[in-house]
Amino acid sequence: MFTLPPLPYELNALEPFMSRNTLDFHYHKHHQNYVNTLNMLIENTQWAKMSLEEIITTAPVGSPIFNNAAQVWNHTFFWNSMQPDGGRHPTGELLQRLEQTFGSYDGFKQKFKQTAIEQFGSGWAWLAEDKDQNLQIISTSNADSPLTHNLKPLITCDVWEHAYYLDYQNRRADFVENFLNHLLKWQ
Ligand code: MN3
Repeated sequence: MFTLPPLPYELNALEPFMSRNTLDFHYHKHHQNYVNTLNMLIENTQWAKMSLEEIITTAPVGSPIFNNAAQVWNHTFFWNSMQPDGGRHPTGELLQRLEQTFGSYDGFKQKFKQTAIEQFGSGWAWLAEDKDQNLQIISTSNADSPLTHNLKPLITCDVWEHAYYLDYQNRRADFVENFLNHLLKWQ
């Protein structure tokens, strides 16, 4: 049985950029519901004894088991992509690699924001790394994950409307901007 992993901070810790109300609904209702549904779906199946990563890479993409397993993983990764007082300028090798790939740190932020805005409908924006350690910014639809594209996820931002609508209504760009400048956790 999978359980909801603890949040790495208090529900109000990301205010004012993500309200307690948004995080409360997102974590206790949405994330919990993916955990509950996944447990129900895998009972007495070949997936019952697999790790989350094994389920994500073996269940058919877009199937109910895949969708719920990937959403459990994606949300846990999203909570850990953020911190109170985040969005600090990266340093060292990480900064160097971002500059090499995207021209500058601003170039990284611009491309990430653009990718997040252009994801049509529900999905996720990611910084990921390929097998040759090249950095890539990609978006995925619905529950899909870099794990199914042979990419290693490094950072993610949830751009389903439930991630920002209570605080930002339709202004996804403002949400992503605040994610990058005030919440993003590079560690
Ligand atoms: Mn979500």
